Amino acid sequence: MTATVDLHHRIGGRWTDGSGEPVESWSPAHPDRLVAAGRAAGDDELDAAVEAARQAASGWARTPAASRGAFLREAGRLLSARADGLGAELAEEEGKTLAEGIGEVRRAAQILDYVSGVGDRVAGTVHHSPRPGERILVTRRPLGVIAAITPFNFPIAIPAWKIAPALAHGNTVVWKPADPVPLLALRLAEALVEAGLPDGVLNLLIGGPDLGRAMVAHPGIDGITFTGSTAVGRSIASAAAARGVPVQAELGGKNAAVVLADVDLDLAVDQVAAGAFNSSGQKCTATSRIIVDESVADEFLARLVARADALVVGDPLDPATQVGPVISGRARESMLGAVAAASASGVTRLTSREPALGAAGDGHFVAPTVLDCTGTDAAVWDDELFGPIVGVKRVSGAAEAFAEANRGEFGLTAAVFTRDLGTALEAIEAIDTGILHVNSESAGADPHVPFGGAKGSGLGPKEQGEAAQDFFTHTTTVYLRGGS
Ligand code: UN1
Repeated sequence: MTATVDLHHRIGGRWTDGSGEPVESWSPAHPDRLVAAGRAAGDDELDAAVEAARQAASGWARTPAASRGAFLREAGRLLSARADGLGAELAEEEGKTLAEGIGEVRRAAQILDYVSGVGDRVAGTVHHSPRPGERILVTRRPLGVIAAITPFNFPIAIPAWKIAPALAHGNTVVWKPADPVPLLALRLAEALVEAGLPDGVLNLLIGGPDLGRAMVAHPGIDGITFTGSTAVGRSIASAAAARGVPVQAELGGKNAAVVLADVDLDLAVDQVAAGAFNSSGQKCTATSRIIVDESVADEFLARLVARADALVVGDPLDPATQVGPVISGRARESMLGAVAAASASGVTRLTSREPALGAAGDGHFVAPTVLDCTGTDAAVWDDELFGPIVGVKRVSGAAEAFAEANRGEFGLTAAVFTRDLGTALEAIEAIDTGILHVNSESAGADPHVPFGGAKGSGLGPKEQGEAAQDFFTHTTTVYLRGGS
């Protein structure tokens, strides 16, 4: 785990060095440890990658879907066989725990395996015509060349769930992973190359935001799939709209867990703690607001706070660790700043540890933190922090809880804890959210059902399942008559 890995781009059928700025990924737990290093892709590499993807597009679109799927299935098999080693690299580079890292690699393998079977299940429709001797067919075609821009927090699972359906539906891809996690991107690209994916079908370019902007503006790109912040997603969508390029964007969240009077407290404490603190809260689906009924608030919060205080924060590669560091010193500083500002606006910290864990020069550790925001108008209640910090408000009854859950600009996911079916059904009506969990944590996603948010949490067609097909293909309506 100590040797620094040399980074390469994949363009056409070749691994190449970049001509841009140096790129480096550093371990969030050991900030003096250089995990991977190379040079970013410059304009020439971007042009070459888009050209390679365009050259490969027609042959790939005409490759039978079952054959396209076979490459994905083999890549999934390779990832699964390498899950332990890649999981450790993921933990080192991104900071989630070893168990979470291995779990994520396995999840990527399962996504590749699942998606390997979807391409040849895409069926068009056949319609009657108002004219005699005619039938109308609606068939699906790939968009062409897709730019995939992926986030740091799921360095291999999110790329798998964007790239695999793009490829399964017959598109070619130019992919830019987030700059803190190039090593895991290299590992996914290696698996796809080893699986025999034809040259140019997947192109990997490593670099920072400038490269992302250049990709979005590139005239050879036919569609953009992005996961990241709402601000960046909106700027991508407006740049793409000017060129008429479709965008699928999965954006921020400020996800509520609603804990009602009739809950099973054991279940609610387990699930809310998992939603808030797993992966150090660095998920767009993490629980970051708890809305708890007054009647159970004292007991629920006492138990949640005891759980948060007992979580072992440390080196992700130590099997005892339950919460790893956050991604960077800058991310940590911004979270600590938000907590300091919250206390100035009347918020009280319920957990006993200082959020700033460790000494200067240590990893980017933040203690799991629960903040009581009841009766305040603190910004931490509305702003996405992307760390192991959760706010709480006490309310009275389900109606007030659901109204509070709807507050703010986001609508990605929510969790409601109740034993009452009527209350659960009311939550489905009342909460404006892309994903709703009833009696389970707010995070998580399965590859056969839509994933994505309402309001400021998403733009364009959703990800996964049939929703992915809606983004990665468009329809051709064929009016079909005989030739005489
Ligand atoms: C999950 O909750 O397991 O960036 C997946 C994110 C989301 C994916 C969450 N797009 O956190």
